[in-house]
Amino acid sequence: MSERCFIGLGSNLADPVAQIESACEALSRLSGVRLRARSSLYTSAPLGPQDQPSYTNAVVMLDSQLQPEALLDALQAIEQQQGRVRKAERWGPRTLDLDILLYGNRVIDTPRLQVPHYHMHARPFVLYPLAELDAHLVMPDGRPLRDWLQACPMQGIEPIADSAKTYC
Ligand code: PH2
Ligand code: MG
Ligand code: MG
Repeated sequence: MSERCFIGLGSNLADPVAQIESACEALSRLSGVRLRARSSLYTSAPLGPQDQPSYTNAVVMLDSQLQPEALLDALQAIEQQQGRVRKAERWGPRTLDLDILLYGNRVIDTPRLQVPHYHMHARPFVLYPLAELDAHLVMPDGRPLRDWLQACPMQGIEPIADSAKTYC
């Protein structure tokens, strides 16, 4: 049994577009995971500390046989492989950030993992790529994604000339 998941990707160091591409490659090779589609790539000013480069973001849709914490382990291993260094500074620069946005219809609240991702409803660089992949998505609490989109203008994010991608 697998469950449909959405993962947010972000990078603002060491060639962000290449980081996102390479993370998708790594996700497509994970066992127990089937990568289905990737949104367009978007660029936006950093949220949080302003003395860092702008970010490249995307969202992927995948089907996971891994349970949430095992999927998180796999995502953190990919972050590590791509040179992620964890620092104390909140929202600081990073080569790669992989966040579980949604895991099926589950609501998860453990010390390691909050799903749906805690700030996603207010982040245009998450909501717009997500809507590209499934415009009719409904959150675990029954709220449609389009409600969040309406409350979150597409401000400050710009699509990069790179279109969405489907995987088989
Ligand atoms: N991620 C952060 C901090 N700030 N800003 C943008 N534009 N995009 C991000 O993905 C992002 C951020 C920490 O996860
Ligand atoms: Mg993040
Ligand atoms: Mg993260």
